[in-house]
This record gives sequence, C-alpha cells and structure tokens, in this order.
Amino acid sequence: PTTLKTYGSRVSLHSNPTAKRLLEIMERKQSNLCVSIDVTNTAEVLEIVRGVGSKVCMVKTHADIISDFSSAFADELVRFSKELDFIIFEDRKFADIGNTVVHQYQSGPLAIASWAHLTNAHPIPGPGIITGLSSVGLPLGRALLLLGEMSSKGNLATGEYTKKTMQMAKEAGREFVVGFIAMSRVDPEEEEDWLMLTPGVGLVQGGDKMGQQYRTPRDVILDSGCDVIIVGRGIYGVKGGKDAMEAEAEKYRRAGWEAYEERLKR
Ligand code: S5P
Repeated sequence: PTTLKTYGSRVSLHSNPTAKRLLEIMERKQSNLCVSIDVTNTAEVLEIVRGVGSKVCMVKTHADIISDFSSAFADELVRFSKELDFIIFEDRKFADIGNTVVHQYQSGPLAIASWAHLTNAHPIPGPGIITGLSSVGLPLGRALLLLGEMSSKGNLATGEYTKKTMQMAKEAGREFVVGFIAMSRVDPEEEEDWLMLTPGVGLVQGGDKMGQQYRTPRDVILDSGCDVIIVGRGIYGVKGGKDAMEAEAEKYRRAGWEAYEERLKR
C-alpha cells in the first residue's frame, strides 16, 4: 500500500512535474508540513514565509484575501519557493464551469496560474472544470487537487460524493490531477499513487467557533494515511513573531515526520 512507501520512492510513480517536485522536497527536507498563510497583507505573508519556509514542503495561500496583492509580491513568493525549497499552493477552490475557470485561473488581478504550482477545485461542476483548468495549467507544469472531503462540521462532501470525486479524478488521469484534499486516504483500491493533503490540523484536537475541526498530525498521517498536514492558525497564530512561528513550525514538522516514520514500520 501507498502508506508503506517512502515519499522519495513515490517520485517515479508520478508524471506531473509539480507532484514529483513535492515528493522530492518532502524527502529532502524531511517535512510533510504545509503552512497555510491566511493573513491579509503581503508584508505579513512574507514575514511568515521567512520564519517557516525552511521547515515546510509547501506554502498555501489565499491570494484573494491579500489587500495589497501584486505581481511583484507573486515574484517574491516564487523567489522564496526556490531559495527555501517549497511548493506554492493557491487554495482557490475553483467551483465553476470549465470556460469560466479558465479565465479565473489565468487572468484577473491574481493571474494564479502564473505563480502557483498547485491549486484545487471542487468537483461539483463535473469534469469540465478539470478540462478547463488543465488547458491553462498543464502546459505550465502545474497540478490540481480535487476536494474530496472537507474538515468543517456539517459539510456535504461525504459518502457517495467523495467516491464520485475519486472516480472523476481517475477518469481525468494523473497528468494534471495529482491528488485530493481529504480527511483520510480516499482511494481504497490504491491502484494509483494519489497525494492526500489534509487541513484541520492542530497539536491538540478541537475546533473553532465557525465549524473548523482539528485532528493531530498523528491522527492524520498515521491513522488516516494522508501525506501532507496543512496547518494555519496553529503556526502563524502563535505570539512572538518570526522566531516563535519557526519554533512552532518545527514542532509540527517533527510531529508529522515522526508519524510518517512510524507508519512506514507498520
Ligand atoms: O476542508 C477544508 C479545506 C481547506 S483547503 N478545510 C480547511 O480548513 N481548508 C483550508 O485550510 C482553510 O481554507 C484554511 O486556509 C486552512 C485551515 O486553517 P486553520 O487556521 O484552521 O489551520
């Protein structure tokens, strides 16, 4: 099973360059940690990147919440992604028809495809959303995740919906769709190597006042067989600035990596 393979040994099972690079980075940096940087100005985003960049395999953004977003900022982020060795994941959650997402991905003030290595989409509009996004992203070596499950209380992405999401990805093939946002490994047959990225992670279980639910790195990596833990407020929310964030990121990196090492021994 996929959960018994090392990240490094899975590189050759992928053809998409972003998926390959992610697995290589994870192996090299001994990190299955993605930090979710959900702050609203570029100076703060870059401060967090400087603090935690060396600890993570991936930085996740919500570009549409950044008040002073600019192409110069995007260039800076790309520079950091090379220097500190991480993948940029824009958590756009596309959810429209193919023709519309083409423009949302390529154009507008954010021009996401020009700087984000990875993005994601809801399967709700049907496979045309993959066709649209891949027409822009594939020539650039970008990759896509489908949201097969969500972390928030009462969400509708369960059961049959999750199974059909998996099916949609299989039919699209792994050239562009490389995995899922999911709470557990959603490919019971494991015929192909899919990347499983999981938000809703904290060092202690719990939640927030708006339905978010947290599980620990160990729950996610060891018990649920996922590949990447996505942590937002648990890291950038600590007090004490850049150094405190770095120390907190190191705690998550270690917890995620130890759970992975334990999983390999199962
Ligand atoms: O189901 C989901 C999917 C995503 S991508 N639940 C989530 O929380 N997310 C995102 O992960 C969410 O948009 C946020 O950026 C991050 C979780 O942040 P945290 O502060 O709760 O760790």
